[in-house]
Amino acid sequence: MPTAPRPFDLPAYLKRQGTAVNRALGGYLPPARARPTTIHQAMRYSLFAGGKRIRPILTLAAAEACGGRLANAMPLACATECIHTYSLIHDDLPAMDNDDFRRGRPTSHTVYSEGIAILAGDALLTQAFEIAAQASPPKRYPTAALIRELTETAGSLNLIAGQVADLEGEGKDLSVAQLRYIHERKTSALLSCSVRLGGMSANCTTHQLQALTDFGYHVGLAFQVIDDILDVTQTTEQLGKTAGKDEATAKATYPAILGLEKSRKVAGQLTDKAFKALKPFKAKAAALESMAEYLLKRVN
Ligand code: GRG
Repeated sequence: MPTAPRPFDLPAYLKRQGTAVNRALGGYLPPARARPTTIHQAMRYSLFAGGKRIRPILTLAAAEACGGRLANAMPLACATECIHTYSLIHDDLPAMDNDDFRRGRPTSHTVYSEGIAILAGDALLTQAFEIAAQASPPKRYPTAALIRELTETAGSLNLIAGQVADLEGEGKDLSVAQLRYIHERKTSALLSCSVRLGGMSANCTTHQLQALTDFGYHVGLAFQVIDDILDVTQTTEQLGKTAGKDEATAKATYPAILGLEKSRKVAGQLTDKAFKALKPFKAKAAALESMAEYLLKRVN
């Protein structure tokens, strides 16, 4: 199993950055008491339900790797978490994965209603662009470029494409290539976007942006392979979401196609590629390296 070359206090880093992200998100969102209160409460219910904050922390770590400042990366980091949370709310809806447990608590539509859950997702997606538009644009990347990064990721060629292919693939025997297509769009695109935005906030060079894209792509693919493995090996309590869902809905996954051992090997190989992509950043990539290793070894 690959290991990150440098020692790094990741638990302390995740705690520090997670706290900073939570504080910033709280400030960007309309207050829970703003009318209509139902929607603002529903947005906050899902956003502050205890997600791991992987995407925004990757944004901050990528900014760090490029010598940037946390304050410049933070709006973009928060935007990625809003898009991610929207995708989870909609993914759990009866018309999608129909799940009633997420982030260790009942899903939005079971607490509020299906209508409010749809609207909370819509509102978080829209909120993401409002927050991102508040980022100070670095020289090489005007606000339009930052916003476009998010729209391309969340749109019908990536996140939505992955979800469509995922829905249409249920109950079918997919090839590894077809599964890769889904993972690239459903999961890897937003992780890659998260690190790219971090680099962009730090006014990174084209060469650095390419390296971050390469890192995000491979870490994103590894993330979904591990997610599929955890769905089989962990309990609902450990995951904070319903375990065994993929088999129950006849979803194509790496473990289903290749088996657990081979899937673990694939995740390790993808993480190795992610490590290699970080070479140009040398010691400045310590946080990104450590996160890639954590994502490979995570248990929830
Ligand atoms: C447009 C109706 C509509 C739906 C969009 C795009 C989309 C729905 C869903 C995305 C599909 C999805 C849920 C992908 C899986 C990505 C994944 C493994 C998420 C879990 O991420 P973690 O483990 O979750 O980082 P936490 O809760 O820790 O943030």
